[in-house]
Amino acid sequence: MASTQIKVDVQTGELSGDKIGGVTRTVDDLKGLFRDEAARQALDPHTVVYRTQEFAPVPAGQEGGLFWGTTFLEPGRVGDEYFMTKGHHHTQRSRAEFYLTVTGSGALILMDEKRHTVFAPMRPGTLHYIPGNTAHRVANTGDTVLAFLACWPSDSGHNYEIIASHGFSARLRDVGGVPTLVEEP
Ligand code: M6P
Ligand code: ZN
Repeated sequence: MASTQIKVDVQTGELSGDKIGGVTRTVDDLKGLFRDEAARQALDPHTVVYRTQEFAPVPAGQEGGLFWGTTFLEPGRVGDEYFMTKGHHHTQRSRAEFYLTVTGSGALILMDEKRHTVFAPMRPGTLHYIPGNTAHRVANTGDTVLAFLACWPSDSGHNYEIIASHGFSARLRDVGGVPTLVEEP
């Protein structure tokens, strides 16, 4: 059986090889994501908030395969909220995921099905298991790029609609210099 191989720069997280896709999300793309919409509009809309790479050795949606990716999340703020990923549920709700941090520092924000939200610190070398049925988002609380590797089932899918319409129940905000989860009203 043929193996499929790419290269991962374990210092930076950068992937190289075939079958690597990805997206770039700018301040302009992230309308409605942050609490302080006026602060978002005051930033240069072309500012990159994060970039992803994704290695998909099998077609998306295929059962039994795995995907691998890297997210490069820039340091920055929108008001008192840290630059963060959109965050998602998996379309196949039960699917889990691993996040392995390689550079920078930040927080993994998790929300369970009862809309209970918690966060865990991310630092180079921390490996987080994200259980199924759990919405996940990452915030960069440091002042350098936060890069993390991810591995998830090829049939997970991404559901962004639930977060777009209901958000997380709490936001990670800078309260007196300390990253603090603040419940949404
Ligand atoms: C990780 C994985 C990807 C995800 C990316 C960015 O690399 O979880 O599946 O796309 O982070 O997160 P989001 O899709 O929420 O913007
Ligand atoms: Zn995911």
